[in-house]
Amino acid sequence: MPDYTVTTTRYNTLDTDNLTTLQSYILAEEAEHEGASGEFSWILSGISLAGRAIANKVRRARINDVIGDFGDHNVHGETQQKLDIIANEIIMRCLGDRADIGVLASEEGETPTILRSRSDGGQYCVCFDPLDGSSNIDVSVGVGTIFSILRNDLEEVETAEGLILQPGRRQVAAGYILYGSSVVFVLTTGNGVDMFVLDQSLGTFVQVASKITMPHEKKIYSVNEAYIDNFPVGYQQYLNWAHANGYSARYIGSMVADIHRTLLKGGVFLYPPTGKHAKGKLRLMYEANPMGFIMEQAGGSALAGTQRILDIEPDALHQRCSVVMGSSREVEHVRRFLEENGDH
Ligand code: P6P
Repeated sequence: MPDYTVTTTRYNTLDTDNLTTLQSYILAEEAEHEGASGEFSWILSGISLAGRAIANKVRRARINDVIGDFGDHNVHGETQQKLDIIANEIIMRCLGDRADIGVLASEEGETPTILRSRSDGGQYCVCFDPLDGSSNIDVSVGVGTIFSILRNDLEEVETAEGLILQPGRRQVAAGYILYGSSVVFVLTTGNGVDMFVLDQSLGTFVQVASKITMPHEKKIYSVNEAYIDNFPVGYQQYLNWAHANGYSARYIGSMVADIHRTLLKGGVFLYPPTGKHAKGKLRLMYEANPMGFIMEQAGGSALAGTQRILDIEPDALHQRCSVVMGSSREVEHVRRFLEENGDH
């Protein structure tokens, strides 16, 4: 029996009439969204196409000898994996010709790319991490693509970065594609969280769960405890409390995989401030915000310290933040220790 509760719409392989593909789901959602237009759907189908192409590349990485690093560094000085570049190019190509996208912002690009102005039809901004956790590919650990969709509706803003810098509560959609033991597409458009799996025999994502509600509590925490001595005291006190209260530790080191487990099984995922990353390692715009939207839509919560992630007013595309997200009661346990120690 799965931990999470869903109104599951598993398709029956003997009865293709119940087969809900991502494409038919998107069109149905569009019909439900007042004022929705085909543009938004066209963007999601572009992300689906990119996900299927990237899944192929990930599956064949070692065969095609595209594992390992690219021999260069990204804008953050981090070693770029060959597949980071490949995934980024795939997404830019799949979304670049979608006439409704005004701005594209990638973890791999120093500044966002303006494709067209709003007056030329560019109604949306898409922020994405093309292949999060890519250093794990060499050992076949699940990695993923994370995306966040915002409206391109800020007035009197000239710069590409300025158009993107919106708090996470303004996202119109967000999700991730996990390239794991199966290829899973998890999506919210603000109307709950739905899950799809790539059916290789059909070449399309089929819906396997809808309106996922994560467990409100589960004694699992997910953090890299190697850095515990550098965590603020509140996090250290929380972990001591968890150790004393029968919690299990689960940490994959690939955010999309850790979040997917948290969504389905419950628990809490943490990336606190550390000595190396005083504000936390994860990025607000294309990691914390989209994953925070998913967590909240599934009945969980998502904080940076004691602040709601989706209320953070961003001031830079690549800014980092600390992350505490997952089951509402588990996040509250962490928040209480942070509050008591003034770790905001
Ligand atoms: P650490 C992968 O490099 C990543 O960006 C996230 O996917 C993951 O949650 C985190 O970093 C892991 O970081 O410091 O524990 O290796």
